[in-house]
Amino acid sequence: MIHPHEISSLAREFLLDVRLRSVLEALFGEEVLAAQSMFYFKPPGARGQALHQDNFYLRVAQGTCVAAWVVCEPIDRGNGGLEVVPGTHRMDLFCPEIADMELSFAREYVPPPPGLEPVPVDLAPGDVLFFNGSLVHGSGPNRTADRFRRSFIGHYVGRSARRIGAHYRTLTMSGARVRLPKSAGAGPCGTEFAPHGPH
Ligand SMILES: O=C(O)CCC(=O)C(=O)O
Repeated sequence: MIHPHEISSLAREFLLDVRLRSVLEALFGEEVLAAQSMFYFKPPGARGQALHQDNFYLRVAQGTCVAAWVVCEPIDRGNGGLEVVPGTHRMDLFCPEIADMELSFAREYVPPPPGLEPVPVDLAPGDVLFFNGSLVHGSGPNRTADRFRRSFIGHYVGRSARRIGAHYRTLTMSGARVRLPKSAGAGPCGTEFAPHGPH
């Protein structure tokens, strides 16, 4: 579910939570803007999202975005946990290949650069993983019969960002709308689906 904060006050509270804000301001070294929320529920049997970089979608310039990946229940290799490729957070955007659509709902796949490997990250409810828009990350299918893999994800940019993709409507952490000029080449994650609802 993309942008649940647009329709749910609870999701908006999570996105703008003061505890996330303090970590994000320390990471960015400046005021931050919220750009996107996602509630990723991945039921048993669902496909994952192939390795990718978030700033391929958000196209923040200058700089990059940071994700706050809030864990709602145990997330491990069984229920299609999360994998990251350490070292890629310092790299530029790669040109993605086409993902295996049997395993991934999203079309793009970024192979780990030579010499780097994906590392699984097991997480407990209440954990928050922060990572920037260059980090190659993703997940495989949920192979359990009865466990969801629910997480709430916010994406943020620094106040000094000059541009962002048209799909992203930035808010201050107090909830005020801030309009940034559009950058080229951006799109919502999972562009193979037609948008639903008001846009
Ligand atoms: O959970 C995943 O597999 C990936 C989610 C994701 O891409 C993100 O947090 O930006």
